[in-house]
This record gives sequence, structure tokens and C-alpha cells, in this order.
Amino acid sequence: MQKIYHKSLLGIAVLFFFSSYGQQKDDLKKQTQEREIQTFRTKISQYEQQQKNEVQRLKSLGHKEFISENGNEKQLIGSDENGKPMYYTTLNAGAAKMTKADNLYSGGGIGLNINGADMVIGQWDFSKPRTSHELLAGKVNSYDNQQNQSISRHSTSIAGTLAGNNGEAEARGIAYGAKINAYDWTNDVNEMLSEAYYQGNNGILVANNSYGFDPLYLQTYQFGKYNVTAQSWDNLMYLRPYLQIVKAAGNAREIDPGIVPQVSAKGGYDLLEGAGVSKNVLVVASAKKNVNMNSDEAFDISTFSSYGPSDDGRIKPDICAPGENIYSSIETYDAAYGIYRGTSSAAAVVSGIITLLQQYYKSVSPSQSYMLSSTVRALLAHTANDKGTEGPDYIYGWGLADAKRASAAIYNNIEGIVNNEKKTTLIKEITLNQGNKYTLYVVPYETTQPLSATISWTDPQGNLVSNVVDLNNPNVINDLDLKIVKINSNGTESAYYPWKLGGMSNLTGAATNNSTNDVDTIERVDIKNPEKTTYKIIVSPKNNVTPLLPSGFQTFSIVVSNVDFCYKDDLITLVSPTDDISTSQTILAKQIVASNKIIASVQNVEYIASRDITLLPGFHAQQGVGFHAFITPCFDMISVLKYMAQMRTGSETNLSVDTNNVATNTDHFILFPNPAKEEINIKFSLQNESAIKISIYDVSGKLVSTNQSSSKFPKGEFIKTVDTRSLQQGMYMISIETSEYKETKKLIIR
Ligand SMILES: [Ca+2]
Ligand SMILES: [Ca+2]
Ligand SMILES: [Ca+2]
Ligand SMILES: [Ca+2]
Repeated sequence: MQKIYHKSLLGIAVLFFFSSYGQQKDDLKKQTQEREIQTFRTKISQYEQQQKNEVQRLKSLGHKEFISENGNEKQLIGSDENGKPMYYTTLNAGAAKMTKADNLYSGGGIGLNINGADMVIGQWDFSKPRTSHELLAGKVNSYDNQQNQSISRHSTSIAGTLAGNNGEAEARGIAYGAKINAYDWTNDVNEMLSEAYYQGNNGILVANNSYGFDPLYLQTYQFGKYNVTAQSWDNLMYLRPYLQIVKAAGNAREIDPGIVPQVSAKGGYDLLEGAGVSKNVLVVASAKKNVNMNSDEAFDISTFSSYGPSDDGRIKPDICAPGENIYSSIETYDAAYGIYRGTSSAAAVVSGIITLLQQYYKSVSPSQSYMLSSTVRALLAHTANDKGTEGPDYIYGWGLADAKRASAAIYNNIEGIVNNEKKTTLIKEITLNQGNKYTLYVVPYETTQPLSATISWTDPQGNLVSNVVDLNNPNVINDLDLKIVKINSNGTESAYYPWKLGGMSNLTGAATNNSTNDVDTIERVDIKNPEKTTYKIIVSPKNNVTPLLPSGFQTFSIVVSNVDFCYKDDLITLVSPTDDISTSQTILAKQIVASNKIIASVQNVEYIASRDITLLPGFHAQQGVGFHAFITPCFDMISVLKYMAQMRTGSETNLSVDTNNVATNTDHFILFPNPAKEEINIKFSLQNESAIKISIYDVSGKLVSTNQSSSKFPKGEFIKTVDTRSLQQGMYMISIETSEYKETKKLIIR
């Protein structure tokens, strides 16, 4: 028997926790959703039938069913809450270069060949595109006899911007390799529900809707109001969470205020209608390129593009895209082209970009799956090119959609397929259960770049609100909150909050970021000048009491950039009395060794390590202490599950082990796995404190890598990991050198 003073694991809870979209949860969710989809379909069918009856009633009163004016097609689509007529109208008023989408094409400079091949975009519109147009030949599927058979300029142009391809770069659409499932806008909700992708079914991921309610027929209270259309489109997306509906913000600012007083009543703000007020729908404003084509900043909002927000002050529109000088197909003959302007075209540009990003994401994600629509929204908001006042605003939303930055974030996703390159973004989908909190520990990669995190979630349908002008009851159901907390060297914390805007009472004020955001379903925190220290990114429901609806969980997407996902310190050693703990704190490192150390009776003392935590004799936690120690491979955890707290009381005992388990003089370290691929672990022990040096030699004896510790390790047993990705396949010798010994072993890299 021999007393040892290392690796005395005193029953601490050591957990590996990988958050995932659990299978069981998935099945349960699917069953519930199938029931909900049937209920929703029935409800929508009834509503659509009721609106058709209203169309007949209004026609009998002399209202026209179809109106063609100022280049727009309008159709009587039903009535509002008061039985007054409501018309859908098209939203008319070269885009690939301006959003940098051409970077993803073959020859685009970043080595990709992404153009929408094998992808299908859903297009809902007034009527049928000219399917024989040279830009659209063979492109348009599924336009059946039940739909409006007239061929319109609007649908022909939008189809061209989405996916047109005549072999020439000037006229082709954004996702020029894709096909289109086209529909007329009658019965749009039921048709989108039937067409939408879900796991196990090949449906559409993007539905482009370049239309909205005609402002000429809207009452004042209807601008910005969360109405039955906003609600049903939200519900549709909640039930089919891979489908992203993209909607044009509208061109109301060019309407004569003498006809629609709302246009000038608030200086162009509060002009969104219907699904433009939805939480989950991506609402697109139009921007115009300035004369200076080379500047990222050279965009202004189009003079017609409608400003937000929603009545509850959410950031709407969400994003903007070029919507002027869009060269595309028109309906007059098969080789006819025209120049288009309008948020309709801007929406089509964004739908094209999403199609490209989905194709790319699937090709590099380990699960080979598409993004949830919440991931699409988080990614676009995270990477948008900010315009106007700093941060989001009610004119541009998060800024100009930037396909290059968005694809770079996908390329750099640490969750993605690993190349031999440093990865600095995280794109992830997480399901949060009732009462849980998600925490991600990160260290910034560069201090010259912002540390940014964005979350988005597909929220359940909101509650309808009464017909009162600018009623500001929040429409959000599951209010998640994002914040980033900096852990200071003295153990205190500083919090950073998401952007938010001032709502109807402060339409033009710049975004602030000094408190939680209680209205939006996209939240982004930016830390402009991060330090090289540990930050905690925390996502939690508003409080633990309000239940997450409808089933006690909510899936969200997170995008984080400029992170170095490993702990700052390789090794932290804690010794008494300097490191005695008397306040709540978190200690993070790859390895933690604690000895002769006292934790007073305080709560929330956490040791978090990626490799191991060693509590040496002398480690002492006083009665009543809330002490948690756990191991996680750098990343993230969900709170309730991570805590398997160990309350330790009384004095420590020295453990005894069989001498066979103690390293002997002839075998000071072991290697695993060997052969190795990407990394090799070296497990070694020290009888006395010592610096260590690890060296790797090739078969000719040439030194290829060396690694010297910057401080002394205490006595104990350790695992050191060496990255071997830069080594060619073959045999090497690896040596470890301490103050007591030097030993060499064979290492095989395959
Ligand atoms: Ca239809
Ligand atoms: Ca309003
Ligand atoms: Ca802005
Ligand atoms: Ca919130």
C-alpha cells in the first residue's frame, strides 16, 4: 500500500453533456404537430371559404374582383374584421453582385459552386409566370389548372429574379440553378402548408410572397397590427419549422398621402400590413445602390420602401436587399426583358440567397441537413451589412443581406465538417426545456473584431389584438433572452445586452443595448472590443415560471462569431491561502488542479474544464457550500441537466490505491489513441512539481514540433493533448521531458 497524492477523485460529478435535438422529443413533437396541422388546415379552409363568400358578397355590391393599375395587379381577396374589402396587390416599384451572392457561384472567388441546383423555391404570386420565356424554360413546376391562368408581368419578373437562367450572367436569377413551384395567391396558406419541407419529405424551404394587402383599402388601425393573416402565417411556420416565408415590406411610401394619410402621418413609419407584422416571416425592404459601386456602404433605402415597426415595436422590416434596377424577364414575349423596382424584387433576391445558403449548409453540415428557418433568420441578421443608424432600425431592419458573410459563417462553423483550419463561428440549433438555461463559454478569437451572438426562434402564433391604433401588447409568446456576460479577473461579471428599438413612441431613435429585449424574436448582442478572457453567452426564457408554450419547450438557433472555442488557460492550479474562495465564481481551464484550498460556505462555485479536474488532499469545502465541478469539451451546456452537485463536508481523506496503478520509473507516460489522427493525448504523472516539455521527431530524428509549459505543473497525474493535424501520415517519436525523467515512445499518425 502506498499513499498517493494525485488523481484523488472525491466523488465529484463529472459530466459530458452534448445538447442535441433529442430523438424522443422529436417523435413526441411530431405527433403533436401532426394533430395541430390537421386542426390548422381545417381552420384555414373554413377561413378561406368564408373569404371567398365575402368576395362574392362584395362583388355583388359592385366591388371589382381584379384591378390593374400603375403596373400592379390587384385582387379582391376577402374582407376585414368590419366586412370592408381587402385587396392583395403585387409590390412592384441586377441584384446578385450587390448582395455578393455571386461569390457562391462557380468562379466566384471562394471555391464554391453553389447556384441552387436541385433546390426548389416556392413562388406565390398574382398569377402565372410566362413559363416559355427563355429565362424560365423548364424552370416552373406545379402550376395547375386550379390557379389563375393569365400570364402576368409581375410573376414573370419575380420568377426570373428567383431562378431565371438563359446562360448569361446579366439576366440570370440569384439561385439560377433552382426550379420554381409556382402558385397563385388564392389559398396561399393551405398551399404553403402542403408544399413545405419537413424532415423525411422533400418540400420547399423558401416561399416567396411579393405581395400584400393594398394600403388603399386599409383602416388606420390595420397598419402594424398583428391580424389574422400575421397569426396564420406564424402558425404555419411554427408547424413547418424549416419553411422560411419571405415577404415584401411594401412600397407604400410612394403612395399619395392625400389618398392614404398613413403614408405621411408618421413620416413613412408604421406602414407594414398583414404578414409583414408576423414574427417568423422575413420581411424585406428595398435598397438602392448609390453611384459609388465599390463601397459596401453605398446603399440607401428606396424612396418607396415601407418602414416598420409592428405596433408592438418589433424590428421590422427584418432585412433589406437591392430592389431597384433589377433586370429580369417580362411577359410580352419569350426574349423580353425589363427593369424592375419594388420590394417585390428585393424579397425575391432574399429568397434566392436563402436557397443558396440552404444548399451550401446541407453540403457541409455533419448531419447533412438543412437549416431550420430560425437559423436562416439568425444567420441573415448576424451577417447583415448595417445601414442607417448603428444597429437595427425600422428602415433597413438589420441591414443589407450579405450572402458572402453568411456563407463565410457557414464555412467557419465549428459544428461543420472540419478542414485543417481554425474555425471561429458556431451555428447551432438547441431545444430549451421549461426552466432550463443555455450557457456557452467562449474566448474571443481576435480582440480587434466584435464578439457577436445572435439568436432567433420560430415563435408560436401570437394572440389576436383588438382593433385599436398602435396597441403595443407584445405579440411574442416564448420570450427568450440573450445576454453575454464577461467574467472579470476578480470574479465579478459584466453583462452585455441585445439591441432593441424604442417602438411607436420613439420611431427614429437609435437602437440601445442596455437591457433585455422583451419583444423581438431575433436578438443580437455585439461586444465591439472584446478582451481575451472568458465570456458566458446565456440564453434563457424570460423567467422560470411562465411556461414555454405549447409543450414546455422551444427550439432556438444561435450564431456566434469571432470565437476561439477553447478555454484561455491550459492549466489552473489553485492553492491555499491565495486561492481560497469566499464568493460565487466560475473557474475555467482545460485542466484544473486544486489542493490545500478552502471553499467557504457560498453558493455557485463552479469548476469547468475540458479535460479533467483534480482535487488533491487539502482541498476542503465547508459545510453548506454549493460547489459544482464538471467537464465539458469546451462548449456549451444546459443548466438544469449539468448540475449533479456534490456537497462536500468534513475533512478529506487520502486515498490508497494498488501500486500497480502508479506509474513506475520505466513507464512514465502513456499515449492514446495510438495510431492517432487529429490529436494525441499524453497521460503522465509527476512525483514533484515540474515544468514539462513535449517534443515530436520524425523517423530521421528531425524535430517537427515542441511544446514547453510556461509554468510548473504540481505533482499529480495529467493529460496533455497535442494537435497532430499538421503531421503527415507515418511514424514519429514523441518524448516527454520533466525535471525527473525523459522518455520517448513511438507515435503513428494515420
Ligand atoms: Ca393558389
Ligand atoms: Ca400602427
Ligand atoms: Ca442600422
Ligand atoms: Ca427576449
